[in-house]
Amino acid sequence: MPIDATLPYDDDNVFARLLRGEIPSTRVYEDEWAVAFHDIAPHAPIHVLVVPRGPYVSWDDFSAHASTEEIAGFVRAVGSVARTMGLVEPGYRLLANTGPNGGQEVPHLHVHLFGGGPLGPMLA
Ligand code: DGP
Repeated sequence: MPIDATLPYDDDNVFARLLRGEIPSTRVYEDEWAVAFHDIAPHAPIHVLVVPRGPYVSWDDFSAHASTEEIAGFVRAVGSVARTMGLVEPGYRLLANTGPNGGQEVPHLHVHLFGGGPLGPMLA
């Protein structure tokens, strides 16, 4: 069920629990700013979620409230995940579902990273 991304951050959302280690995940990358793990229901040969460690619901929340250091750290982490997963060549796709219209289900900012094969057109 898509969430209302204007609601305050919910400390008990599934990614907050996953970040705290209360829910298991297959982590592929982590640093001071972000954690990346395999999506539980993959839509591509490689489907990884990159989440910032901080409590942000969406890109607009993150860009308005995170420090410049956090924003830089998260953006760098997304690129590091792509490199770590060997996706730079021949490429990959990033996606951030936001709010009900965007189909966001988990109210903790995350970027989907798809790769591992041709992905086809996105806006078909
Ligand atoms: P969305 O909020 O619509 O951008 O997508 C949330 C994604 O999170 C969805 O592709 C499934 C994934 N997901 C939900 N719960 C879990 C979980 O407990 N573990 C993992 N690894 N992924 C999850």
